[in-house]
Amino acid sequence: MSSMDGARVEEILSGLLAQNPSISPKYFYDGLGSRLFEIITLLDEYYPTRTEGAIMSQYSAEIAKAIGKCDVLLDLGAGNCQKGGALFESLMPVEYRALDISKEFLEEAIAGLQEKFPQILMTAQEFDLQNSLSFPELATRKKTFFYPGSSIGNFDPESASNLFRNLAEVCDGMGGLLIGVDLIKPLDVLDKAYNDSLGITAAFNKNILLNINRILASNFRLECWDHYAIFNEELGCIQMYLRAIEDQMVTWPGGRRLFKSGELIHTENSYKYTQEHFESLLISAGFKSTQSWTDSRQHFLITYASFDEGAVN
Ligand code: AVI
Repeated sequence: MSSMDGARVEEILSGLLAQNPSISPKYFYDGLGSRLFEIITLLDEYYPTRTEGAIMSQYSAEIAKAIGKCDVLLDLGAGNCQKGGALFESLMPVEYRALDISKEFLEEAIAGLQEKFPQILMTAQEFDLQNSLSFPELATRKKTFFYPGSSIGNFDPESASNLFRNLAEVCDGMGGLLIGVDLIKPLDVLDKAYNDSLGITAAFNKNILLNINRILASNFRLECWDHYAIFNEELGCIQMYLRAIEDQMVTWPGGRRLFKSGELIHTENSYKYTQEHFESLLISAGFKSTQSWTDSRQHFLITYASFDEGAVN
């Protein structure tokens, strides 16, 4: 086992053996999980991806104007690079750097984009956003970070602030961050988005156990677990859990845990913000100004945080 695999196993075991067991949401995204997430984005009930895309297209000229000359575009959590690639026409970056947990997936995506935009220098970099960011080789370059899809919602507000501080530091007074975030909205809209009628979100949630079985050689049985998603009003986030349907012993080489009927494994927090709260986190982190765009129902927000004093709040 490589030291990277060892670290993953340790991280998973410490979550599973905790008093309130949890699995990090990053383990959703194996091959099947990534496909299930793509299907979620096609569901009528799951508004974020569609709404973000519509805001991006409607305001692409204004967004490009706010960003100005784009030297290096760094796509955090790039995935299939579709969203990053959609910015090329309007931003025309000199260089595009796609970052994600799996480099394999990125290289394929970049190969397709490179054919369409041969003038842009493109590279893929394996990166886990749980670690701190540093790009010494880009020290003198203007950097525009791109973090769409409300992936920031998986961080609690304090960790989101730490990430923003890290990004503001790396930008070093130039460039900025273009970021998409989900907004607080009526409960029934949120509830349907995470409890869809086809059960795709339930499958996405349960699939994490198949991925864990592969990594740990454990024996979670999917038929013994239910999907449970609820909006925690106090924290302002959707919380996803897997709930044990019956008492069961789960084992893996060298260990085991008894899960009692009704016991929960926490798998994801998806924080929702008000525009004011979100912008204030960015400004407190060191950015000088923010400019934001939203849809007519105010379901989703795109914000550009920069070091220009002049941007409109
Ligand atoms: C990736 N992330 C922003 C999605 C979300 O809405 O929090 C993941 C997801 N979980 C359930 N449905 C979608």
